[in-house]
Amino acid sequence: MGVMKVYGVARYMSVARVIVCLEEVGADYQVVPVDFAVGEHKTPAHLARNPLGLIPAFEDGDLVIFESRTISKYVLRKYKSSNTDDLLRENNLTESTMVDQWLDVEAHHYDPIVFPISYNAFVLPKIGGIGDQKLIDTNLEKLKTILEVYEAQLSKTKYLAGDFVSLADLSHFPATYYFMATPYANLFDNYPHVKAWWENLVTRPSLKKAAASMFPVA
Ligand code: GS8
Repeated sequence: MGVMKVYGVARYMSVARVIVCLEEVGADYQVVPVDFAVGEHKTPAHLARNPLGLIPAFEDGDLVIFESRTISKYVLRKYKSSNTDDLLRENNLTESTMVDQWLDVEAHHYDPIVFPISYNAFVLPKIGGIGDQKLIDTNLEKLKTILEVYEAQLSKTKYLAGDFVSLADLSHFPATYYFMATPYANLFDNYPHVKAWWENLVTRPSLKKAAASMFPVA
């Protein structure tokens, strides 16, 4: 079986989520570039890997999968013995359910708000586009409500799912990393537990490694 392949571009947020997990377990992998400029993500070869025509797609031998959180879980399960922080807590029903819950919050509530802000206020200007300010402003308002929920949770536990780091925390990395490079980063100052959680999280080597292939934020 050859080396695992991540089809995509490492600086894109959903791809970075997968790279963080591969780095957490120290897996051998290869990032196979998909060139958006020439529409490579809409070619039959890529659509066979990700029928949504999005990145990432992932290949491990005969297994071909898409959706970054699914790929992340696959990697953490496959390399369970190298997953030293036990980022899914699958041997504990309550803890793994809390991980699922906060991963769902990230996917269905946090990301739909923070991703468009980060994309429009940071990524688009980086690649020569112009962000949609109205979209940014609408989502900044919504972000306050979700950050209040996070502040309440992180006042009770060190990490989102409990007093243990998990995929639920790491999954917030890509969109938050770019958010912190937008002019709106100081919004987090109003939520001291969230701010402290984030500052602790970004010290993880897996995140630093993934960040090295992302857009520079300074
Ligand atoms: C989202 C994939 C996605 O939007 C996942 O894998 O988590 N829920 C999916 N990918 C983006 C780049 S991520 O920043 C993408 O492929 N965009 C290209 C396009 O929209 O044509």
